[in-house]
Amino acid sequence: MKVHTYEKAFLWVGVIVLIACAGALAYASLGMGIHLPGASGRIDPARVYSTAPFNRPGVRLTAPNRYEVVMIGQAWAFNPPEVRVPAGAEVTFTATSVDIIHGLAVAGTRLNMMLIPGQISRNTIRFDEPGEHLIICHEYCGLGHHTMSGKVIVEPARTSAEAADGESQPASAEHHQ
Ligand SMILES: [Cu+2]
Repeated sequence: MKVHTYEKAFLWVGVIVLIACAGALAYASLGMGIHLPGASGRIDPARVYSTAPFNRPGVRLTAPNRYEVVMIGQAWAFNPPEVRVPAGAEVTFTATSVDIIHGLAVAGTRLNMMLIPGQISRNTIRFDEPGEHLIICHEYCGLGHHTMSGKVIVEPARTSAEAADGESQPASAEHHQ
């Protein structure tokens, strides 16, 4: 079969682009740890506030230099509205909604989840630099949607001695293990 030279070149370009895209996908998912936040559990939306861990929204230390942020989305606020975590720590956001679909995106980072009533969303991130990040709801959720926001305050990294000792964690962090 005779394949025209340009046709052959075009096919090769296609093959190379496919391989490059597959490589980029593999690098992003395996190398950089970027993946879609899956549903990591189910919950009765009517009982969120009495179901662990949502009965105690806030930040808690789960292991040395690892934190869990338990957050609830509701029209039109995040509970808690502000969390403090140290730079360099691994922070897992565990969140759900008590009413309708909301979004939870931490501006300037790759953390971006949907909060779906009945589902628990979970995603882990590390904030490398101290600073402030806005938390925004990016799913239109009604009249007050534009007012639905929160804040992540990333405090300067603690020394390893402080991190090993769970007592000296950020001021607003609740400590219950
Ligand atoms: Cu909204």
